[in-house]
Amino acid sequence: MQPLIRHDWQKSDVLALFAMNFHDLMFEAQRVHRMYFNPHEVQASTLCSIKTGGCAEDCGYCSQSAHFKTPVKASKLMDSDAVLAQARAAKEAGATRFCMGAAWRSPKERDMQALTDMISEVKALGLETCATLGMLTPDQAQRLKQAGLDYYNHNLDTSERFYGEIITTRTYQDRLDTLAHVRDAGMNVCAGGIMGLGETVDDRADMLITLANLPAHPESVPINMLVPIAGTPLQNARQIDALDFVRTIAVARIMMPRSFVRLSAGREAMSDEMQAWCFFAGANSIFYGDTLLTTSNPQTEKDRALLARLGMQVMASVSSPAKQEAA
Ligand code: SAM
Ligand code: DTB
Ligand code: SF4
Repeated sequence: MQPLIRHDWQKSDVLALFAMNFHDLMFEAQRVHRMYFNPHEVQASTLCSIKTGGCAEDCGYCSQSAHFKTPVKASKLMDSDAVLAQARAAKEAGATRFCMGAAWRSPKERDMQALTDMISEVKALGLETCATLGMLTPDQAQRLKQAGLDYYNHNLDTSERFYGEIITTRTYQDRLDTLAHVRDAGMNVCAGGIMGLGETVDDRADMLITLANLPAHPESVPINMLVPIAGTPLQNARQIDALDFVRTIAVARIMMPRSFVRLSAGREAMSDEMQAWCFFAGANSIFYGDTLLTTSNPQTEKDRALLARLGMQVMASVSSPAKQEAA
């Protein structure tokens, strides 16, 4: 029986998933996962911080916000050659997608040419391209798409209700507008959130409902575990319980059966066993490479060893997931 691709998730349905007996939830998530994916494969993306720090936004978890005194030093937009060298190395190591991140509220007109050139050059290496540059106008989204951008990452981070406690410099609606511009420009959407911000199960359910009830499910859903950063308001946030994190992955898998669910930031603080449970719960994408944006990620060798131990492998190539039809 194929799981229904639903865009009408109700709060009671989702809370019932979160409340399931752990093993029943795992079994259901793995059943759904196997309907669309090979459970032994993970998609691998490598991140590159093309513009680090000094960001005008006040996201309470972020090392790159100019509002907080963190260990990160601000730097200018990297030049294209340096980005390309990193992209080549990522491809060599086995990644299929290269994700360029910039600490901006939104891209400035003066940066657009450099960005579109960079995207075209990375694409020409035979990598899938992804960028996360903050809010986009419809025109910017179209220009990035024309340059060869395959995916745009823009996270909801949490529920609409809790959002205001984490970020005050832009609204939830701003984020939804950017996601709509990305979709309208014909790009694949990468949108997810962070666990461990102090949110409740209700907040997790609401965030997933907002994502799954979009006209089309995001092709990629990153679920980050907060990486606590010294100097930010969330530096001492209480770590999420490992099994609650695994449950969130499973619920995301069941709600968005054809999407890649990314076990995203925070893997360095996870045991091999916790990661194995996340893969069993339906995560099938990771960030691959020694660094995320400003913090570290498990060493590539360590990831290779973990995947080998689990009988899993990095996907050699990825064709865009089946287009999600509008409900
Ligand atoms: N400035 C752009 C933006 O916010 O859209 C792009 C880069 S921003 C760093 C991308 C995402 O990374 C955030 O939305 C958040 O979900 C995630 N992120 C940032 N800092 C994090 C942290 N310390 N722990 C976990 N996830 C984090
Ligand atoms: C996403 O969901 N997670 C990535 C990416 N999209 C851009 C970023 C994680 C950042 C972790 C903290 C850091 O390295 O600064
Ligand atoms: Fe800026 Fe993005 Fe960090 Fe927010 S998450 S402070 S927008 S870099």
